[in-house]
Amino acid sequence: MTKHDKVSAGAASEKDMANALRALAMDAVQKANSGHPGMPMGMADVAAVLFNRFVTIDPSTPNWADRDRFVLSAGHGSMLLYAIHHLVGFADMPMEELKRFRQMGSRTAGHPEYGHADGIETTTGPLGQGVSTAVGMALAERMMAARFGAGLVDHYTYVIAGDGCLQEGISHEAIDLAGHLKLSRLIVMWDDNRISIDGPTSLSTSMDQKMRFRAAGWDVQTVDGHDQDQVAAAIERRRNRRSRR
Ligand SMILES: Cc1ncc(C[n+]2csc(CCOP(=O)(O)OP(=O)(O)O)c2C)c(N)n1
Repeated sequence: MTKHDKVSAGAASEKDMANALRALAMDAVQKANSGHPGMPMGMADVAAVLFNRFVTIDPSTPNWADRDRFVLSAGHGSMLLYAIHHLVGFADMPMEELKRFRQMGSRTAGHPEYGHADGIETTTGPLGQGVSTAVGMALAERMMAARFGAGLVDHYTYVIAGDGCLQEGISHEAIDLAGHLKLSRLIVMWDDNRISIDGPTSLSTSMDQKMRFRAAGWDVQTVDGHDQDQVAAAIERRRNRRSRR
């Protein structure tokens, strides 16, 4: 696979891919009788678009230096990540591993653990940690590009984050720094579903998150997360703006 090949699932449509992600996630959570099926259900369309059209990785060479990074900041939805890894063909994520979700000694821990499986870029689970780590990854990308040149280093860092990630204090500091440093190769997809573990987010916050990101210097777009072309167009727009900067 070359650097610019897309991860492809043959003739399957992106809707089929999203439904496959949903089915794997709900079955694994059901079998374990433990875990969070909601986030994978809601973000499956986004994930399918992201991995089918944009994320440049090579599952047979997981540590290739200039691969795109993907961080599932909403680590409680770990089955989304494991299902993606299964479907794009990471050798260490066979169906047997999905069936061992949340079992002692499995690679498919309740929250993604760095080192448990290829392709897990960082441990997530403590809300806010993933989005903050991703800011560091995006900064590292810019520093390496400055040192080695854009011909060698030009990857993106993609993040899926939930309400809880953005509520945590650590995310405020990291988002501020990312905006200040104009880390435009960092693309965060926020699952704005207004629901958290204890009920509606209105119980605990009235923060206008979009205004908050804009105040920190970010470019913010709102799309229907189940309209795959809208999702793709938003990511594309963001990538084009970056190349004009
Ligand atoms: C720092 C921290 N506090 C508490 C938790 C426990 N926890 C796991 S998921 C969750 C709710 C997350 O809500 P949201 O981000 O909106 O995700 P969604 O409900 O949409 O899946 C909480 C509080 C955690 N993982 N990390």
